[in-house]
This record gives sequence, C-alpha cells and structure tokens, in this order.
Amino acid sequence: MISKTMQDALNAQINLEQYSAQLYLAMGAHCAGKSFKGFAHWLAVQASEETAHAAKLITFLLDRGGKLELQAIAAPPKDFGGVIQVFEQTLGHEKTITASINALFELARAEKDHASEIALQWYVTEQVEEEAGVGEIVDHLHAVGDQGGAIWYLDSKMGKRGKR
Ligand code: OFO
Repeated sequence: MISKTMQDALNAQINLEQYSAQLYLAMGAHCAGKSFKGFAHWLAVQASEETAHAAKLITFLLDRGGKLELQAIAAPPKDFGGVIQVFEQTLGHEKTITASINALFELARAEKDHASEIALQWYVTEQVEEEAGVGEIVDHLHAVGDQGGAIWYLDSKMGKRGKR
C-alpha cells in the first residue's frame, strides 16, 4: 500500500503531466495559426506523450492501491510569441518537470518506497530525452532565426515526427 504522502505527490505529478498536455495542445494550435503545420504536429504528438505519461502514473498509483484524485487542469497562456519563443518556453517547462520528477524521486527514497523509486526511474530517463530533444530544436531555431526559408525547412522536418 502506498503512503498518503507519496499518493499526494503522485497525484500532483499526474496533474502536472496533464497540464503539460494542455500546454502543448495550446502551443500547437498557436503554431498552426501561424501556418507552421510541422511545429504544430510535433507539439500535438508531444501533447499525446504527456497524456501517456499521466496515464502511466495513474496505472502505477492504482496498482499500489492508491487513490486517484484528479484536480482541475490549469489554463495555459493564450499567446506564446514566435516559434523560437514557443520552443524556449517548451524547454523551460520541461526543466520544471525534470525538477518535479527529481523531487518525487527523492521523496520515494526518503520514504523507502522502492516500488515508486523504480517506477520513477523511467521518468528520470525520459526527462533527459525530453530536454535533449527540445534543446536541439531550440538550437536549430536560434541558428536559422524565425525569418527566411530555413524555418520552413525545419517546419517540414518537424512535421515528420512519428511518421515513416
Ligand atoms: Fe512528461 O515529460 Fe514533458 O512534461
């Protein structure tokens, strides 16, 4: 049986993952509104991944006999600026999520909750990938700037995420 402290912390993380999905859906729509369909597609795929991250935590919580307590999902901002700003904000958000996962991992350790610690290892590794992937996009965007033809090339590349 999971402790109440761990249960509350996992419920809070589930809400954060759901917010991430909400945020990326909003960012994707923002990019689509500027006709950047590739960046919009990448963000929509990312939003689905975030929903899957929440679902995986929910399954774990329930498997441990915990209680799922869903909270209201905060509204994302309404404007995100240019595409470079969108991805800088994405990177900033992922860093926040990394900090939250690390804190959760530390809590599992402090509580001697081995099952949670092992389950959270997947998220620790995932955050390394998330930050590296988004960091690369930010670097590419800074290299091309948000004017000129190169950004449309990047847009078409981003549109291939998850496609063969
Ligand atoms: Fe769930 O990794 Fe991004 O937020």
